[in-house]
Amino acid sequence: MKLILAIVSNDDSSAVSTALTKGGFSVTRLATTGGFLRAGNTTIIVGCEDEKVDKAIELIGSESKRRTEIVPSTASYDIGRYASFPVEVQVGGATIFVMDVEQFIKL
Ligand code: 2BA
Repeated sequence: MKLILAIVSNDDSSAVSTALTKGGFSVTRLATTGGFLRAGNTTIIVGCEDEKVDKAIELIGSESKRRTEIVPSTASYDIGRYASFPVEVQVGGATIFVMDVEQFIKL
């Protein structure tokens, strides 16, 4: 058995969790904070049989792949006016750890 820890952005966590649950995986979500940016992210815990790890990673990736999005941004001018223009930002991505499980106990 393996334990998967997947750190994803808060924006993707719900879709990742839904995809895993629909795929028959048991999922736990933890609210976590990145040490570098100190921004909130979500750590998803999945315990599963060895042969199902690839499927879980595929589902996580399908809902959290790093991608570019266009978002509106504003710039202010000294004359008190603001202009809105689109900028490209990188969103999503997942950091995944897969570990061996020595024991799995439910009491
Ligand atoms: P990512 O490498 O995609 O990491 C996203 C988040 O995943 C991290 O958030 C952290 O919560 C977790 N994570 C990544 N690698 C990990 C590991 N080896 N062990 C434990 N947790 C891990 P943040 O720490 O806030 O980092 C956000 C982004 O800032 C990172 O994106 C990376 O692009 C950059 N970054 C992180 N540490 C850096 C450093 N020391 N120097 C330069 N850039 C860094």
